[in-house]
Amino acid sequence: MRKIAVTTAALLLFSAILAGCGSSLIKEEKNSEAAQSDIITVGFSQLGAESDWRNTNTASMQEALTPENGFNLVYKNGQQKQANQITAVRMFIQQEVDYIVLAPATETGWESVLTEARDADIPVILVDRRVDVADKSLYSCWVGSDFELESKKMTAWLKAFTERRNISPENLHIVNIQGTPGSTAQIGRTRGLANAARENGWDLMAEVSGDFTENKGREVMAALLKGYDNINVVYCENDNMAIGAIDALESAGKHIGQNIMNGDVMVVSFDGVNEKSREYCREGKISCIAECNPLHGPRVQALIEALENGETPEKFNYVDEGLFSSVSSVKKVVVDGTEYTIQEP
Ligand code: GYE
Repeated sequence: MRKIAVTTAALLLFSAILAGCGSSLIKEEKNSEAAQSDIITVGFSQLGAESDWRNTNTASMQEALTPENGFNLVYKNGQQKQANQITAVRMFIQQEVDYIVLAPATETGWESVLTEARDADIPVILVDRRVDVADKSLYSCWVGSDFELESKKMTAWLKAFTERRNISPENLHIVNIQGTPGSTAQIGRTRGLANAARENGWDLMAEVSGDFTENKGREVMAALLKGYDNINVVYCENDNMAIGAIDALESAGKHIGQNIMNGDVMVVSFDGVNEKSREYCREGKISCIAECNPLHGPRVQALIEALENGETPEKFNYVDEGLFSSVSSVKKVVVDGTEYTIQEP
């Protein structure tokens, strides 16, 4: 669509010059028309605004896909509902956008609408989470984090911590406050913990979803405290839920820290995006944060530019991430042969 528009504008300009009626005004108009039509229209279906990570991610996209950079960004917030996202994608198809960028809430149920996008010849770029489709050609590429690796780093930290303190594995009584069920981030972070608990002999007592929001994190933590009186580790699948959980723990009179054999409850989480969670991490209220990088805007921009140049970008594009902690006993962890030095929050 855009290419036809560019060609038409170029032809118009060319015939205007040929006809000799090239007053500077006309030329300027034609130039700006050509520049206009060179703009790449991107429909971005963001899944929601549930967390600080998400808002930072949205801002990153909006800052990269600007008119100055050659883009017209059509942003749609799915309010954490896949049905809204499917409607948004259909709208983008109708609008004949040049690219669709999709940050899917959950993994399943995307075949039909992605097939519609392919039938309309609109490339789809996935950002952050993934879709579970048999036919991988339904999307051009994906950029995001390795969520299971994040979890492996976190559980390696937890293991190193308990070893330094001579805490035996069966004395870890863990609850997992999970993210949105069926989302890639939840699946990877839950799997990593479940595997580590099995391998190390930790007592993983409960897995309950807090939907990645602070309010649900607070609610779920309060409910867990009623059901279990020996929780000493709270594994939160994002910082916002950790902030809510810490609130609930403190309201219930719990002390949060690392002295878990003497009544403390230790909180660990994921993201490291907002100042409050970093502050909590500096204070030791959150003992460790596995970083999750939301700054995908420039990455998506580079992927679109590569596609525009006729290149075939890597199908799966991972970002590098680290671990934050101010607990001095653990300096580094090794996961799958790679060493990660713990960073100051
Ligand atoms: O960790 C969480 C957000 O999918 C990586 O979603 C993302 C997660 C992120 O709501 O805070």
